[in-house]
Parts: sequence; C-alpha cells; structure tokens
Amino acid sequence: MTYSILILNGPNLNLLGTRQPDIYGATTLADIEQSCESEAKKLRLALDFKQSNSEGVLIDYLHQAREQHHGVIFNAGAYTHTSVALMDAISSIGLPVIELHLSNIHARESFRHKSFIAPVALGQICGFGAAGYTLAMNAMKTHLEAQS
Ligand code: CA2
Repeated sequence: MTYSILILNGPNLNLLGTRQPDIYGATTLADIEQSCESEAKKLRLALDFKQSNSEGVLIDYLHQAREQHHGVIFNAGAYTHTSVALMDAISSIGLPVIELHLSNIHARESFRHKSFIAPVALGQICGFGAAGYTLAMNAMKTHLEAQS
C-alpha cells in the first residue's frame, strides 16, 4: 500500500535560510522540500508539501487532508503556541499528525514551551533542524504500517 502524507508549514517558514541562521539554519524551505521528495521516493510515500502564512488557509489544508492523505507532518510555526483553532482542526480530521519544529522549543523562551498541537498530536519532533523533516517521515511511515 502506498501511503500519502502532507507536510504542512506555517507562518514565516517561507523565510528559512534568509534570516536568523543561528536558530533555524541556512537551509531554505525549497531545499527541505527537495530532501523530503527524495526521502519520499526511498520510503515509497506519496508526498504533498505546502506552506502558508495564514491560519485559515492552514485549517483548510488540514480539512482537505482528511480526503487526500493518511497522515500529516505539521510545523505550525508560532501558531503552535497560540492556536486553539488549529488544535480543533487536527482533532476534527482524525488523521495522525506529527508536530515538528526545527528548533528545540523547550530550550527557548517560556512562551514557546506551550504547544496547543502537542495534546492532539501523535508525537513531537523538535531540535534536529531540517533533519527533523525526514525523521518525521520515517516515524509516520512506521506508524501507518503498524496501524494497518
Ligand atoms: O523551530 C521551529 O520550527 C518553529 O516552529 C519556528 C517558528 C517559531 O515561532 C516556533 O516557536 C518554532 C518560527 C518560524 C520563523 O522562521 C523564520 C525563518 C527565518 C527567518 C525568520 C523566521
């Protein structure tokens, strides 16, 4: 069975590689998308990779994922720490969602320690930079195979 996954990226992640490389690294989001595409081929996963700066658009993508994908890897950016609406959207779609962050949010400012995504996520990967994306893809594939 070929599983299909959505990798969804939230606000400001389109700026990756252009500013604050000390925190987020020098890799651009386009670079990350390429490495996810090549990992998807290795893992035989179908992949959709999206980014939006808008909370409403992210919610629409989550709703669409219910019809199109088996799981979601979600870097919700700063909305992680604020958005009950994204938490409700994740709860409503009934798909496994892996919460992902480039940085270790628990080692940063205290306002980043709170995640509205974590209680409704399958699990959380953070602190491994861009490598976290392919780690999350492997974790999702293992989960989907185990649950089938
Ligand atoms: O570590 C992560 O992946 C975050 O989700 C990134 C968010 C931050 O608000 C979360 O607390 C942790 C910020 C993304 C902003 O990315 C930028 C990249 C380059 C320049 C400016 C912002």
